[in-house]
Amino acid sequence: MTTVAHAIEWPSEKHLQAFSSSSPKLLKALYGSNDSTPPVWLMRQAGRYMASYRALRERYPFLALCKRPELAAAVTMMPIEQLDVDAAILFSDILLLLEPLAVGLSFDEGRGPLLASPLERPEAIDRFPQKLPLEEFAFVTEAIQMTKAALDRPLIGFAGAPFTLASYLIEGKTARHLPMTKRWVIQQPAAFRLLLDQLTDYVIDYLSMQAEAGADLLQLFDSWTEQLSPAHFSTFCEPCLKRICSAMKAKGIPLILFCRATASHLDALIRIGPSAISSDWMGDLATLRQRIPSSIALQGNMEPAWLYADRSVIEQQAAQMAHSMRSQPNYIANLGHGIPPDVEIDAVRAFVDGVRS
Ligand code: 1CP
Repeated sequence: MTTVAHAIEWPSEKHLQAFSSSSPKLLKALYGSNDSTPPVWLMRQAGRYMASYRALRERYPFLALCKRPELAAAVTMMPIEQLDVDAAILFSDILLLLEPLAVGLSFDEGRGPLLASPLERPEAIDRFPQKLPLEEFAFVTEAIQMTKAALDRPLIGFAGAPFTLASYLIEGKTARHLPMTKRWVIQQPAAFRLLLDQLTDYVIDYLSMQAEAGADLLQLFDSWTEQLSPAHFSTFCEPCLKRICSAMKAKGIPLILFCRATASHLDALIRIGPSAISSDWMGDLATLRQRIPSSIALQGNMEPAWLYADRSVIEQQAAQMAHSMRSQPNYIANLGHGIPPDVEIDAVRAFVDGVRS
């Protein structure tokens, strides 16, 4: 019960005072006071579907784009310049946080992320540093500062959530069914909890660093929670996510929580009490809205595959989605997951136009 009360305290009197009617639409929606068309941005809004991104990628490897602040800032700005979306999201990746753990992170052309030395045994976490060495992430701070200097709307910072990060540490790559992670969950639950607790400390420091550098709000990606039963989600993810949300709330920075299988985990997500819940496309927005207390904003959730439809169909889908949330002062239009790398940029423009129509 205390957790629901906790959620209702947001936004506090102090935050409301700091907030004015001239605030950007996205912040208004997060604070429950947007009275016009919803703010819109898209997960993975900077990426391979953009010709300008592909051109840069011909000259630089992915990690160089993330680590050279002027390049990261330039890529972060591409969707603002080409789509006029309501927010920028820092160009980076959730897996960079794992680099100081000496796991040998690389991004293989066409095959996604790869860890040369994944975690084979629970005892291996003994070699992890107690605190994340934030000095190794000066490039993140600089990219945020450079972006903010060029940007006239909110900048979203982000991190992977502990469970999703743990699954990469254990599997060593993207592994949809998480076979080895699940062995840990079942065979070594105490060790798995220790790993998640350690990652939670890292995530809190990493997000705090982004907030201090100038990020206006944050998003937490728990991309592989569709593999967890509601009971396992409550046992393993809920305490970590609650700790992260409480820490960011104490700093007064809004946090959007994206967990796959949103509808299955909804009771726990509400107890966790983020500023907003970002839903995948499996749930119906209006139904979710009825279940979620009004102190929590809702973001989402068009199925990304609609971006393969004709422009008029995409516009119609996006317009219908926004229409179903009309009169909701705390709604943020987005997809249910990231933009696929092979869609046309005009399809993405049709989505933005549809939301605003
Ligand atoms: O050019 C390339 O080949 C790299 C492709 C790419 C890009 C554009 C990767 C590798 N990461 C990114 C950027 C990225 N990743 C952002 C940037 C900001 C944005 O515009 O949204 C963000 C927020 C992420 C987050 C991320 N990375 C997640 C969580 C979100 C999600 O999609 O579920 C995950 C799981 C990853 C891992 C990852 N990084 C890259 C790949 C190919 C993967 C594997 C997962 C996947 O294919 O989606």
